[in-house]
Amino acid sequence: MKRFMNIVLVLLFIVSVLVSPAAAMRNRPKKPDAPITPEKPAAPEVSATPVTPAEAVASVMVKDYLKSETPEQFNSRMQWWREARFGMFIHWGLYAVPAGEWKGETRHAEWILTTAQIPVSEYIKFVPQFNPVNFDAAAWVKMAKDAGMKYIVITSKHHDGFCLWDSKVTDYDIMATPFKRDILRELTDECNKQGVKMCFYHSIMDWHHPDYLPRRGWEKRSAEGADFQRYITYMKAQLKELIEGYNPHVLWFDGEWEKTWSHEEGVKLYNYVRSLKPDIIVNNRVDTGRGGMAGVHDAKKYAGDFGTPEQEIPATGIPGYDWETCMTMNRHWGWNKHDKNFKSNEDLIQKLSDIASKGGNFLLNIGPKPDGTFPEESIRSLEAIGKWMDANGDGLYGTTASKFPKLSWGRSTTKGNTMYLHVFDWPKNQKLTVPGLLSEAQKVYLASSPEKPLTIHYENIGAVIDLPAKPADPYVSVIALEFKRPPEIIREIEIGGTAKFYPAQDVPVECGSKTVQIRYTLDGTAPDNQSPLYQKPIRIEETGILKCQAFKNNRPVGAVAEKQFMRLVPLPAAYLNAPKPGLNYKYYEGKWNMLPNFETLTPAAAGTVKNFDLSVKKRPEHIAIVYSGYFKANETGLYTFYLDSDDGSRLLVGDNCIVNNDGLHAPTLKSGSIALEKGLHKIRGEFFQATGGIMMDVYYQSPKTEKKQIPDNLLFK
Ligand code: H79
Repeated sequence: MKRFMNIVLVLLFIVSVLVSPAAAMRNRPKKPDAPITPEKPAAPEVSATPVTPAEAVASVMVKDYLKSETPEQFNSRMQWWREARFGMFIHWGLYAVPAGEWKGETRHAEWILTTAQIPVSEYIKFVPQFNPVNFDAAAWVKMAKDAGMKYIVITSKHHDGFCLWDSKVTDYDIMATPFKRDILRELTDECNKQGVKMCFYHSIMDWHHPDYLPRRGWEKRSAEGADFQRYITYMKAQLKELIEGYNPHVLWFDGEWEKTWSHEEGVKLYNYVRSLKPDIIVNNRVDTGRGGMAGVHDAKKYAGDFGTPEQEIPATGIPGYDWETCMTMNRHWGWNKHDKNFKSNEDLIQKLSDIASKGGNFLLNIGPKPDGTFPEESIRSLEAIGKWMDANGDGLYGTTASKFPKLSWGRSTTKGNTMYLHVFDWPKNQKLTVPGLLSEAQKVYLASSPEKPLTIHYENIGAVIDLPAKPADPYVSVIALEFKRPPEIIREIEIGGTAKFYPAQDVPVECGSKTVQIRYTLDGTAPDNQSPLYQKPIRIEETGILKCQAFKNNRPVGAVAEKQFMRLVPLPAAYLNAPKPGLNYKYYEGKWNMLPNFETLTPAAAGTVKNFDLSVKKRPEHIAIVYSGYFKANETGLYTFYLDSDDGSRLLVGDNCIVNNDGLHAPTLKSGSIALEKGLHKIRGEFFQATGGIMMDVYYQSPKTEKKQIPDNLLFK
């Protein structure tokens, strides 16, 4: 039924194209989509029965790859990509022609159609100007390969809709330019020759295709008759051409965030491209779950094989999750001749180490010039990175994330039984401490000179490596440590619990290693191998200090961790003769940017309220309110109070300031705790508002209730 409908749609479409005056002028079969592109010379007929986009797409048997793939199958599909660690992004298309500049503004690049609000009818004038006579696929692939990049992701189509290959379903492609050479074909052939994996960036958003919706807000192009489903068919027909004709290893979608794209379409597109090539890898921008520029998605809910942080590196990586940071060398993706803000070689190489140490890939961008060459600055950086990779690539390819949460002097990666230390800051005393390293290394050497062993010894705090006076590399020196087994590391011991407590708490202690024992003391002395063994969270009932030390074979390893605990003394209840529900308030008017000293001020109004209530104010800005009364503690125990306010606020219980949330700010939540005896306790809330947003919410948590707003029946005056 669906197939039949598709055919009907296509027939209708063909008829409409044939009867249009533009089509009538043409004497050859028209690619079905492109009524507003320049004329293209007639191509020889390849087949007597031209296949329409809908027929091409309908011929694909789509299977569900989301439910059926086992973790083993996923791992084997991702293997080459995980080992590669480093790839080249290439943003190239018509936008290279204006080189980032439009009517004197120089801040544009691949988004120029939108950022300079250029009508499509004007933008297509770049087509006859695109003639990259110096394009040399062999040279491009060689530059990537020499830089140590294992794959190339190039824009088959960016948001402007222009196609870098000879597409059968549009005239808005490279064959319409004076260049008339299939760029993707030449690059694919070279990649195959040189052993680099070819991958395509393909934009879902398309500012050129008449059926793509929505239109830009400023555009005059009519959306009448546009059919987004027909656009999807067009895009799928293109992806079929790309997969069947060029065999890309990754499809890197983008421009998925407009409201016309949906989770359902994302899942369908994912399954469609995998049906065409089951082992293809697809980024998470195929679907709608990428979560902004951080690029992470919930892999259970959304399609996509890896996350795509853009222009950022996740602070601690994304454990259990494949990801790739894409980044520009300067500030633009496409060529911008004015942008000289290139990152230094040191920065780029350290980013490469940083990303690998967090378990991710680095996709580093080049924005080639309209003549077909790379920017000189990019070429120089690629050469510097390549030199570094030649000497240090072992510490990168095929590695997994660091076992250390943090290293003061740099980063680390792991591969099997080898650990690599990436030293950013070469220690002046020529001693490199590897904190928490327990295993003894068999061999230690600089990756750049494996034949020269370095000496290492072990101290309680970890291993110490003796280094030569000068760094082995000006940017990042890599040291390899080979072990018999995967090396074991203990993290700094982490002591949980809260510093102030009442009446008792169970404190968890953790160091991330199962082969060491943690011993502890509560009397201030240093733990030794006779001290009590940590087995379950430690019950703390008194004020004191908890000290923890890890032991291996009865020898202390790592540093002593300690935390001070204080058992609070419950505040005695106050006596109040005949308490009545509610709070007293005093209302002030004036301009402040901090809470004033209310003792010196005269209120503009006063009265009683049921609760902390801002509606007593007489104007929206430049006011302050003080509430006072009593809070009823239903049982003796620890109480936490919270103030969420815009602007400043403060909460006092008894005479103690429990929450200080003072100052000019947007909504900010702060909290503090106090132990209270059962009964009434003086409470005072102070609040001021300068301009803009206004709010003050007061919450509490008692031994028996979760955090919630203080109910009216606990407030008295
Ligand atoms: O191709 C390059 C850029 O042209 C493209 N992605 C890289 C790889 C890019 N498109 N848009 N942007 C970069 C920035 C746009 C960000 C936003 Fe959003 C789009 C902000 C709101 C909509 C990202 C997507 C954050 C939320 C949704």
